[in-house]
Amino acid sequence: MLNVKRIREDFPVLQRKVYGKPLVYLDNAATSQKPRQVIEALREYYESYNANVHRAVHALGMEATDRYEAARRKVSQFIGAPNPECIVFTRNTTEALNLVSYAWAQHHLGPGDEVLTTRMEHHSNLVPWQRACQERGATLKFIPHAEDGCLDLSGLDSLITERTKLVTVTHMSNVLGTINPVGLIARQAHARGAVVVVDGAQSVPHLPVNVQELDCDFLAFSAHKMLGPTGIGVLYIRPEITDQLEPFLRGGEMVREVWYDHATWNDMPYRFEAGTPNIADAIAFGAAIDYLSALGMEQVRQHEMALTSYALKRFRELEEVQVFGPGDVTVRGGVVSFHHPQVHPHDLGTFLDREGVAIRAGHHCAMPLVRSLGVVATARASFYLYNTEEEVDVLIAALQKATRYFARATERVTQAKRA
Ligand code: 7TS
Repeated sequence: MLNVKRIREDFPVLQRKVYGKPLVYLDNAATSQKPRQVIEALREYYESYNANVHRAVHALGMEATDRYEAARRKVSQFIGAPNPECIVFTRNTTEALNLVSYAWAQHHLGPGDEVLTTRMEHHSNLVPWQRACQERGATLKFIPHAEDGCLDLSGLDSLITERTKLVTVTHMSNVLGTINPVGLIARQAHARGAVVVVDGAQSVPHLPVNVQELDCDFLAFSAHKMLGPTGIGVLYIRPEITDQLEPFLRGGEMVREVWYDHATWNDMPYRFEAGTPNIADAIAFGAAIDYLSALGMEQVRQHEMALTSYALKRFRELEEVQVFGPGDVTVRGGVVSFHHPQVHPHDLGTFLDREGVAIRAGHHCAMPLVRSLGVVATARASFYLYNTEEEVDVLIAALQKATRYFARATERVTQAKRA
């Protein structure tokens, strides 16, 4: 079991108050808070060994390079990659997915080909494939999901055909919380020769993820959702597929030799890290991974499963509120999107903020999915390793207060209209 009380002491921001109320931070799917260890790693880098990497012979340059490459090794181990050369540092998940669309799809999709995805993708794993398909004359197809938010894989056999060149699936939905069986999908996709991309933005921070078990060719995720800094993300690339990729960004570091009229490419992973990388944030990301590894991702998952289960139980007490996504916490993560028939999600978000509770309201960068739920926006509470049942209680009490407040407000308007 996680010692949450002890963990919370590592997160300075969790000690603060908002409008005089203790902060209840439930917007972790957007970005997580950062422990002291990560903040300290950033400070230490800038204070004691700031230098560019992979080029200087001086002490600072070598220290920075060592620590930057150590971070890469930590990431590699964290996701069970066969070696650190499989790990490319990007800005975030969005850039990692775009990298695949430019470096692979641009060169391998042709007219009549198909890309298969789901209807629950974040815009980052939808819009790049729309472009790739439009430019290459390919077709984007979708695996449907049932009303409970679980993928309907009954027709997968006929959806993946010899035309399917790429299958891309989110491991965990940022709206429904659904954890998709990507390993199973990957096996079927590979059997037909398709390449498999996994959007791990919501799964890697919250569950044990092993790329060899998932059997994916690419896995994208962001440090900022897993205790790390913003501005640094990862693209895992299966070693066997690297020969099929063309460079994405071109310039310094990604080249081996350059002439006036042509150039040759550096080895992996530098081939995909053109220009000076985000050194400080990569190193601090390494500190975040140390933190998560010390706790154990299985423990993190267990904590969030228990908390989500408790939250779903408490949500059932709010009769008017509709919760989206699977009811079974073994197939859902700690993301709870909900709809209040009388209160607009943005009003709820603003009301809850005054109670110190931070949630997100909106389309969560998954507009087609949210539209398909029959609403324009949802409110969403999302948990992480430092959240507690007491905080869920604060959320529920704030929602009950909001219901009473907005009911009274509606009543006042009705009376005013009558008068
Ligand atoms: N994929 C999924 C499943 C996500 O949840 C997000 C971010 C991304 C990709 C993009 O990550 P980025 O780091 O490149 O921005 N999701 C959210 C969210 O749910 N609220 O804010 C960002």
